[in-house]
Amino acid sequence: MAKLDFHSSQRGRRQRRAQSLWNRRARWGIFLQPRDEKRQVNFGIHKGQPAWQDVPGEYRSILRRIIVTQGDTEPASVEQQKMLGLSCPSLYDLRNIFQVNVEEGRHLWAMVYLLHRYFGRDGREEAESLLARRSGDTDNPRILGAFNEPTPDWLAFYMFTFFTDRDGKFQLCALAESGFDPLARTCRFMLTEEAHHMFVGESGVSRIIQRTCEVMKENKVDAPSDVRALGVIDLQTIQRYLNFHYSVTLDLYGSDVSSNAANYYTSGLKGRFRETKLEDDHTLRDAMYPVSEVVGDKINTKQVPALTALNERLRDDYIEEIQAGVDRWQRVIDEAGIPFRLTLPHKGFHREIGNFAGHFISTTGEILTEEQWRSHEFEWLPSPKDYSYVQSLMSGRVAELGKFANWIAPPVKGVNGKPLDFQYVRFN
Ligand code: BYC
Repeated sequence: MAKLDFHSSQRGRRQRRAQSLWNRRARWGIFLQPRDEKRQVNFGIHKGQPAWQDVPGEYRSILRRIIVTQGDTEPASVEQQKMLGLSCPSLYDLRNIFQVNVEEGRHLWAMVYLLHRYFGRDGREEAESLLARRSGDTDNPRILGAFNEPTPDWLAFYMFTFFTDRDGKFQLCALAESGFDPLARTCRFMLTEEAHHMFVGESGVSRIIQRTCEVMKENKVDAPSDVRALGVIDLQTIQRYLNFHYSVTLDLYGSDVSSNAANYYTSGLKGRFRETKLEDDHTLRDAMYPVSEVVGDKINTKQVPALTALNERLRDDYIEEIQAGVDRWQRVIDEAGIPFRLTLPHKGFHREIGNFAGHFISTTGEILTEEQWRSHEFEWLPSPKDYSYVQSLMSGRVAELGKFANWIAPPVKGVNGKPLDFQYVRFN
């Protein structure tokens, strides 16, 4: 008996050691794209020097700040979405939100890896703080605005993954250009997973639009109250959700004119979207870029040094891609023959960061008084009634094989070649 215990405890020790080695490798090993030995800093004042494999001392604190800001968004999104499984419209959608959440967790881990591996004690402390902050917490909220907004229903979830995860894509692309090679390599790894999140968002909204259009056509109705009476989400409400998620996501790019952004670029830490594909001097010493500002009752455009306008430039790159996605949603409506246009609101609408902050701008770009703006607020943004209507559709999860909630069309195909009635999630 004693012998047996001895052997089993030895085996146990061996197993534990092997497990711990595996854990260590699995914990950190998966976060980096392979290293390119010849990689250089490709922009800013260090352009042409070998990419840094360690944190450059003079940039330690700004680099840490960028990594912390990026890392903070990842658990935030899971906190925002964590209750949605209870009201999933199908097992297919439940599976997808699980994948999104697991990958966001992994992206947090990737940033924590950088903090632990390269920043010593203060990195570890920052990593702890990432676990302490909570989305929407009044005392200890997440760093960036959009990550403190609730995601109360699946329409909000799909909008979030379409709009806000795409900010993730653009920010990660800019950081993937970093002269700090471990950050660039981690971001390239994270980008491979981001595409699926945006697919979930775009196809999710598209399926909601499709279902609404089908029901409108079948029943020959178009007034929002008639559409709602049939248990689907009216296009006007979809437009208001779009306005909300687009505008809060535009804020995530920071101020239009930002000395932080200029410093990040000049020091080689954060580049532009597709930096190495752009054909210019990659230092932006003499370049200018247009930004908008509110002067009296007008929105003017002025040229500012391009270095200070890098947030605005990234925001513009983002808007271009967003517009293409909205055009694809529009096609679903057009193909159904319904005379309704989904539009992106004006860039200045409902903004809290940058030159438009503090102004009351309509969806079409008129400058209004606060009173005028408030009198239209719920034509443009979801009202409490809109939220409660959408919430009323989220009563309970749809978990039967191959079934979908009434308010959303099934996807065109299942995941990895599996049929739509595949058991994507099992409840034990
Ligand atoms: N809310 O010069 P400014 C993702 C702060 S999403 C609150 O305007 P800067 C994901 C700013 O922190 C991608 N505060 O801006 C998506 C600064 O504060 P301090 C996340 C804001 O620094 C879905 C002050 O205002 N990654 O991955 O040039 C699911 C003045 O700053 C906001 C990144 O953002 C805001 N919206 O640029 C999961 C990349 N905007 O320091 C994940 C890393 C600005 O003066 N972050 N402030 O107290 C950055 O590159 C920059 O920090 C920002 C801001 C672009 C965010």
